[in-house]
Amino acid sequence: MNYYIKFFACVLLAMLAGHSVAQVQVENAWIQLAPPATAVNAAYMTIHNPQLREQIIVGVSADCCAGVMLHKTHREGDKVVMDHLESLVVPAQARVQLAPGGLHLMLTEAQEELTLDSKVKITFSFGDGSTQEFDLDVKQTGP
Ligand SMILES: [Cu+2]
Repeated sequence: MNYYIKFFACVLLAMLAGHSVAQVQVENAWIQLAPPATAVNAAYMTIHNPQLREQIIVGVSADCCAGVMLHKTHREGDKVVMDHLESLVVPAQARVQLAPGGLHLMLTEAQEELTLDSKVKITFSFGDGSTQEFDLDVKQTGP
């Protein structure tokens, strides 16, 4: 094997290794269609961590929207309050549900109003510096 082939084999292996680190599986992901002229959308999904160590999501961005926040809804008396979370731990070999009434991603400052045909690409950033992208559709109701 000459030097260049070895070099490219190394680059390829490094890329493959990079892709296999810190990844989760995103299941049943969707964005709830918001009423017309509403500037805020919520995204829901199940995040599955099949790995033997926990994964920590420390950042979320979306190609549709300048603002993405991790929120948790809870009730305070008769009021519904949303807490802003800085990060989300997905325990080893466990699932975390983002569902109406609980955890969700809050998408704000959309460049264009999201409609039923909209496709959104979300990027998770993990505590170890890796990232992961996935696509969501805007839907009337969830799976
Ligand atoms: Cu929210």
